[in-house]
Amino acid sequence: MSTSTPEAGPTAEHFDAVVIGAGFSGMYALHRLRQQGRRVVCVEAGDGVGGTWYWNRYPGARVDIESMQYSYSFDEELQQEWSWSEHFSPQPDLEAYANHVADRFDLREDIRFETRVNELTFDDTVDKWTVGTASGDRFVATYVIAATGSLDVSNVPDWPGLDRFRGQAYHTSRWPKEGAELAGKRVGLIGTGSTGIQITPEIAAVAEHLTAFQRTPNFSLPARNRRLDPDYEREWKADYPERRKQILGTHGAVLMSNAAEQRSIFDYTAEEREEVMERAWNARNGLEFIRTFTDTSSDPKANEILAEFVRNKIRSIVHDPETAELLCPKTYPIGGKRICIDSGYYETFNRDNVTLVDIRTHPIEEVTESGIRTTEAEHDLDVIIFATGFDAMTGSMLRMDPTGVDGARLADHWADGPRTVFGLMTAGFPNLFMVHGPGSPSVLAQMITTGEWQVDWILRTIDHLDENGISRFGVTPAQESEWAGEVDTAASRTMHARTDSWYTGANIPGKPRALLMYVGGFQRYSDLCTRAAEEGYTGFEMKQRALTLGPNHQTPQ
Ligand code: N01
Repeated sequence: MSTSTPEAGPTAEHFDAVVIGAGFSGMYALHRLRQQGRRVVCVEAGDGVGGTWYWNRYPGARVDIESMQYSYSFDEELQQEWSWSEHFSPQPDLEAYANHVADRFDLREDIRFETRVNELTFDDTVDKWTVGTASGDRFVATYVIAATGSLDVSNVPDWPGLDRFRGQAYHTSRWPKEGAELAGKRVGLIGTGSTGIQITPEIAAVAEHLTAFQRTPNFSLPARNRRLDPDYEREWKADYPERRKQILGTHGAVLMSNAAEQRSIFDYTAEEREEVMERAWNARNGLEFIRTFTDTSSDPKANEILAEFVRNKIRSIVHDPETAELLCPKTYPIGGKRICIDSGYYETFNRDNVTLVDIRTHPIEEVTESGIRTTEAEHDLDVIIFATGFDAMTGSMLRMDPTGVDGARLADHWADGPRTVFGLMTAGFPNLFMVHGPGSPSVLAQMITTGEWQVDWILRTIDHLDENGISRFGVTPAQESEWAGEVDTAASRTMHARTDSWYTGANIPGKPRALLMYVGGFQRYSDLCTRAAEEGYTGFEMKQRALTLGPNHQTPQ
């Protein structure tokens, strides 16, 4: 439908809602809005669906939540008919699943692919958003749902000479669809976060030589990935609705096995705790290792015991003692940064074609025509791979440069760090909802399920607004301060807030420092959001829709 409004221009298309992003949350939002009979369009920068799992197609990319849980719950037939092949799904399987869902629910017809939003402006006079795109489209809508992803804007170091390099350079989050030619090449890899740790064994297996440039080592646990056990799959499918319900009642929206001891590490003698940690290390539960004891994420002494156990594992795997020591994290608590799980990461450093370079001691000075020069040496390379992470949690919102009521810019409102209520809304930007926004559990909880939950909350809210004739709905600075208090109190009980990482914005020069997600647990989070809705959105800003008078209306004398 094309209509004309003076503000949005003659070719603007009008919708009830615009969904930004066709990742898992955006696809679900589109589906639900259509189910409700609303006019909706979804705008996606890529040429396919899947979001994170569309962009991050580097070799070795894999999710660290088990497949039976890391999937949609909204449709029983869908969850019964789909079969995962591996316990932890690799990127191609996740992308295939996203495509299956898009086809099954005919989502593509309402997605504009290869369309990047570059303008997001609220029009105070009509309480509507104008969404402009780099391709020149203009959409006008009452609501915007920004499902723009927590990890979307790539972080590329600002080193001199980057444009001089004569070889190929890639960022892992923009990996070419056709793949990158690494066989027989001298490859330099920068970054040893989850991404670097996943791609390292894959590069080493084909490259002539891999030089891994490490600034900070990470704690990584063996993924022990495997084919999905058909009995395990059957067990889950027999009980899916009940298990999905239970998932929503947990801290991280993930059901754990019963391996965790739920006791303090100090309840054991030194010998006993070694045994417990050994059992947990060998259990096939990936990230659950970190929850073996109740106090390692809050008590530094307890944390150090667990950290040293992992360091000793690294020392036992890596043959060269100097390399092993370099790979041992010693400057922050285990679990302070996002824990990684890997498939043969430490073992890779036993290969003859792999070198670890310490760029903490000898930083990179520049990229040259033929490689990378550190303060210590020159490294000749054919390919440079940046696994240097993201401007996380806020980058994808700020990149669109939204302007809200009275032309206020989000960049100004968040200049000292993001301010939100529930990570769902921010003051001065009414009718704009974020999924997995800063201040929500987001990356600390299983994101497909919690994304579904947030979308349901948003749609329930939109229903309420329609039923009550409300044209403008937003949050206030006072609510933001209250939510910031809740977020900070929860953060103060964890190691995350005290560790430099992308969780706190410390990875991006100049970014304000604060823990960007809510660590109070999904269960408490969802209770608080639900209560706000049940109490009729008390404290939220609401403006009644102006009455449109029909032709037969008579003004009272
Ligand atoms: O990014 P990161 P990532 N000079 O920010 C280094 C999810 N994920 O893409 O630590 C030199 O963690 C940086 O060094 P340092 C998961 O949530 C999940 O790996 O800042 N080095 C670090 O080593 C994860 O946490 C999965 O000193 C520089 C690395 O680059 C999140 O994505 C898989 C540098 C960046 O690590 C992000 O992970 C993959 C510089 N200027 C990702 N700048 C799974 O599900 C950065 N670095 C398993």
